[in-house]
Parts: sequence; structure tokens; C-alpha cells
Amino acid sequence: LDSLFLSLKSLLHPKPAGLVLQYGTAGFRTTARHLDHVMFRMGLLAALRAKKTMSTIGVMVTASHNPEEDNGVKLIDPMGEMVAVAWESYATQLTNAEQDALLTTLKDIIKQEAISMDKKAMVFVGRDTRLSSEDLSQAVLDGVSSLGDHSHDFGLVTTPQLHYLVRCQNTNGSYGNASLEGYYQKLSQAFVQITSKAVKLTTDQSPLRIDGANGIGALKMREMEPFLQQRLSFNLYNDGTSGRLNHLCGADYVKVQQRSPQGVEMVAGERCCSFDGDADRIVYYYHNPQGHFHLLDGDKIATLISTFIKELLTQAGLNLQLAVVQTAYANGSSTHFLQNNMKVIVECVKTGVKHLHHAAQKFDIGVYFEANGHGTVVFSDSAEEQIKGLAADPSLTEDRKSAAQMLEDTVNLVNQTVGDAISDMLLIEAVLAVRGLSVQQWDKIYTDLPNRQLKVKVADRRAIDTTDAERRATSPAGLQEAIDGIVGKYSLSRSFVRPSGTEDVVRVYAEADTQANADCLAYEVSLAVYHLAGGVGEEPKPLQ
Ligand code: 16G
Ligand code: MG
Repeated sequence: LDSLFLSLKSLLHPKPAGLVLQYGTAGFRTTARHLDHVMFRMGLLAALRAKKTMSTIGVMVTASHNPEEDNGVKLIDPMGEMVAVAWESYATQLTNAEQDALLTTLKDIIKQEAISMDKKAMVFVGRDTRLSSEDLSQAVLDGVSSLGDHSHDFGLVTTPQLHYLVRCQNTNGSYGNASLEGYYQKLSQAFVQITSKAVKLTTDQSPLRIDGANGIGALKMREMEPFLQQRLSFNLYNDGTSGRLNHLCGADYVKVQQRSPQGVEMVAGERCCSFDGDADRIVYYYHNPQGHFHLLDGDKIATLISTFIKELLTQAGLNLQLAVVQTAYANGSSTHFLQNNMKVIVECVKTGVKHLHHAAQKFDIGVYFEANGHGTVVFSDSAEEQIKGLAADPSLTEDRKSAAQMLEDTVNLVNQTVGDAISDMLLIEAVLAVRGLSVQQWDKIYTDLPNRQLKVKVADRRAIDTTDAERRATSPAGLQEAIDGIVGKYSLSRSFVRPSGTEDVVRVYAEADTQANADCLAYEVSLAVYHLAGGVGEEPKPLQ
């Protein structure tokens, strides 16, 4: 470790004294002005992680669906997964070390993890389209080189593309080529193959309207277009040429506001989708003939995809265990449909992609989605082998063979490293085409229970502790009993509260038989939180 060189370099990325940040649910995220030292230090940490794992590590500069002024950083582990939780606390320690303590903090980590410093490491860096992202990713690169390690700057990429690139690099190409072209080719080829067997061409339907949230996703769809060989007809909106990033558009806006984004012309019955700012989230929606907005969220997507895979497994005669992983936010109707109609295993875990991802990996095939549109499918090595083996088996009947081949194409179409708006969209479009479904027919698979989400401000949100995948509160005393009492007054009702991992609020979720009841339930539970968990500011008010 060249301490003098490192100290000098770190002075070029000074930490504002006293500033304390937390590696949150999905990395650091705050105003871009406070992030230069964080980026430099994440460059250092990524290099250490690369040495420790003897693999390439990724660093993505993005603040996802946050406003343009913010930025953030996500670390990517060797198989393209989010960084191991144990290293999140190193990230926090390193970020918050005052200038004169940086070196000792770094050395502590090296010692604790017994990292051998003699081998050179490789770090892949990518960034979204924010104005601040270029300088910030430069700070990451500076961090990496301060330890004498190597980096490859991929420049503008979506978050899931960087996850893909890292996995390709660490699996010697068996997952695909570690280039953007490799990504486009792999996904496009799988998409073209699946849709060539479709009863309805995707192009028979109206063109898909894609809201790019004025972010990186639109840019990358333009790049991908030639690879798709006109198999998907789509129009891009909010492509970043004029509008502001995530402003009145994008997946988060559409999901939270329950309305279509600005800048997309809605035509009754025609399907639209929205990416978020770094294209790792997607939701679909349409207007009915009366102009009412209909959302197809992560739960609807998980249902469509898992039904498709289940039918193919049956047709191919493959006995693989299929599970769907959700969070407490999954609409009760979706869970009911999956368990009782589809008869698949449903598991519920804590909010945050890393929790869903790890739970999904326990099954042969794990489909995971958060209601907000983060999600993908993961296949175990053995499942992949069995699918590939069967697809190549010359003795199969036509029926079984075509199902096995379609499963193989599905494996290739999916970005198994992390939720990917582009990959998810292509899979959804492929399923709709193969099954000959319109967006309305897809929507009708089950009907969402009316629901409401509210936020409550409290003095310290750590006052709330939860268990059972956040479905029950263990503290403060009396809160869960109060919630149970309120929930009991409504039918088809469910409600839970949890401290947000990204905002200084307590979130309240409620669902019930009617919208009015869901609203009342959410209000009453908010009031209980306010009174029992140290609410601050104005008391929550009824919604109507
Ligand atoms: C982050 C998570 C997302 C989760 C959300 C919850 C990732 C990549 N992103 O955006 O999965 O749904 O936080 O936010 O893990 P909350 O804790 O404020 O409700
Ligand atoms: Mg995102």
C-alpha cells in the first residue's frame, strides 16, 4: 500500500467534515454535491473487494429514480449480484471516516478481511445520464488507480447492463460476451427465437410505447433497436432529448401516482411501459375506453412470467421446482392467485432486491418481483443444464422439444443478475406474443385488491421493528395489537408498517375490499403509528 500516494490522492476528493452517510437499501444516495469523496472511496473499496474475491467488481454511478440533482453508487459482486451485505458496513465506515482516519480505516478492512495486496484487481465502472455522473465516475476511477489497480470505464450504461458485464467477465464468457454488443446480441437473439414461434407477432399489436424516464434506458433502447431485427415495434417517449430525468415520468412516478406519465400520448387499450432512471425497474399500463388508468405492476409481471414458465415446464415434461418471491407489498390477490390457482410456491421476504434475489436462488427456478417493478428470474445451474440438455435431445416429440427450446431461449432472454427493465420488457412482449394475449387479457388474470400507501413522520423511525418479512411490528409495544384491531374491522383487509430504508419516514400499507375501505384502514393505521411510535408534525388526516 503506497500510503503517501494514497493520502495525496484522497486530498483531491476531500470529505466534508462531519458529513455522515449510510449505505442504504441500494447503495449511497444523496445530493450529488456530497458524493465526490464517497465515489473515490468506493473506488478504493471496489478494488479491495476485487482483490478479496479475485474477481472483477462493478461500480455503478446512479441515483435511479431520484431527481436529477441527486446521485448515488451501487457496488456489484462477482456474479453480478448486489454487493454482499457484510461489505455494506465497510462501505459506510470508509465513507464516514474523516480525512485523517481514511488510511487507518482502509488498513483495518484489509486486515479484517485478510486481503492480499500483491495481485492487481479489475473494477468495471458505469454511469447513468445525470450531469454529475461523469465527474463522479471519474472519482471512482481515481480511487481504483490510487491503489494501483485497473479499471474499465464502460461510460453510459444501464445498471443491469453493468451487472451483466461483471458476470460475463467473471464467468469467462459462458454467460455472454462482456460488451454492450454482447448484451444486445444475447438478448435479441433469444427474443427473435421465441417470437418466431409466436401465434401473434408482437408487431401485429399496436407499437409498444416506452417511457424512458428521460434516462439511460431510452438511450440504450435506441442502441439495441438494430439488433432486434424489427421484431418489436416500439416508440420511445421521454428519451432525454428535452425533458428532465424522472420528472413527471418513469416507473416510480407511474406506480406512486397511479397515472400515466407526461409526454406519452395514451390511446385507449394500447399498452405502455415505463422504465426508471437507471432502467432496473419496469411497470406496464394502459387506459381503458373510458380513459381510466390501469397499472400492471411487478405482481402482474411475476404472474405472467411464472405462468408462462410453468406451462412450458409441464409441456416439456420437466420436473423443476418453480417459486415466486414477493414482499409484503405484493397485492393480496396476486399471492392468492399464485398459491391457489397456479399452485406455485410463494415466499415473502423483506423489501430490497438483494433479499428477493437470495430467496429466489434457493429454488430450481425463482421468479422474483417487488410490486414496484424490480425483478427477474433466476435459474439454478442444474435447472439450466436440464433445460439445455432437453432442448438438445433429438429423441423428443415436437411438442416437448419446442417447449424445451422456448425455455432455453427464456433463460437467455432473462438478465439473471438483477432486475432489468429492457430484459423484462422483452420477456413480457415475448410472452404476450406467444400466448396471443392483449394487455387487457393479461390484466384480467386477477383483479388487484384496492390498496393505499401512506407515510408517517416520526421522531426516530428505528422505533419501529418488524418481523415475519416486515408483516408484523414487534415494537413499539402495542402497535401490532392496535393494527390487528383496526384490520379486523374491514373485510379482505391487510395492513403493515415498516421504517423506510431510503427516506426518513414510516411507510404504511393497507388493502381492503373497496378503495374507500383501504383508504380508511390506511388512515387509521397511520394514526396508530403517529400516536404509538412518536409521530411528529401534524396528525394524519382522513383521505377524503
Ligand atoms: C430501494 C430498493 C428497492 C426497494 C426500495 C424500498 C434495490 C435495487 N432497490 O429502491 O428494491 O423497493 O428501496 O424503499 O434494492 P423504501 O425502503 O423507502 O420503502
Ligand atoms: Mg432503479
